[in-house]
Amino acid sequence: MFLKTPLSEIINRETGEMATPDNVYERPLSAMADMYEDAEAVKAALDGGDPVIYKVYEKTVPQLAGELQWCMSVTLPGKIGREYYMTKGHFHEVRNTAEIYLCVRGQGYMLMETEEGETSAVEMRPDTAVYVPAAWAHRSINTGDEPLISFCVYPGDAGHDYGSIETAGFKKRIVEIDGRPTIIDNTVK
Ligand code: PAN
Ligand code: ZN
Repeated sequence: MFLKTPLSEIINRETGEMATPDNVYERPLSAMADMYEDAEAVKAALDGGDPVIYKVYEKTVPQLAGELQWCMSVTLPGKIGREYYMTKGHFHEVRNTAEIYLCVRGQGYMLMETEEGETSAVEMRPDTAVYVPAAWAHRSINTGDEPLISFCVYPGDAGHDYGSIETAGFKKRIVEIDGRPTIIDNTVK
């Protein structure tokens, strides 16, 4: 499978859709309900129809170290209580694998942390790239009012390890306080 130019023939910058994805999936709130800090706001949103939080369009490649997996990640705009829509977040199963996110639309943050407890939040905005170093868990968070869309590339053998994030969460959260995205400690779990 070969890429061809122009990029606009492959991806739609407005929607994040890929022209010919091999795989498309959506994560509704119900798939990550206990990751948000405000349980009552989660319940209200689920009662209101279980919104889609994000979508991923993927090309599948052999799951080998020498291959490059690529996809479009689209986090929709919105909040659960005061907390912005976000991806589940994960470590790569093979820790020694990095990733590049090239943001093409929207604004937000890449929230990252290591197993040793270091944390970082890097701003995402159109035509900027975030480099997620090997062994850093990563979650994208949409703090704007349009979809946050990125083209992501990572090694074919990386795999996804959601386990520790599902059980312990990230150390930080990004919430709206006084109308502004604010990084706070995660005191819920
Ligand atoms: C991305 C993510 C995508 C969805 O392709 O998989 O943004 O986020 P979650 O996987 O955390 O649900 C990536 O980082 N791949 O490695
Ligand atoms: Zn990743």
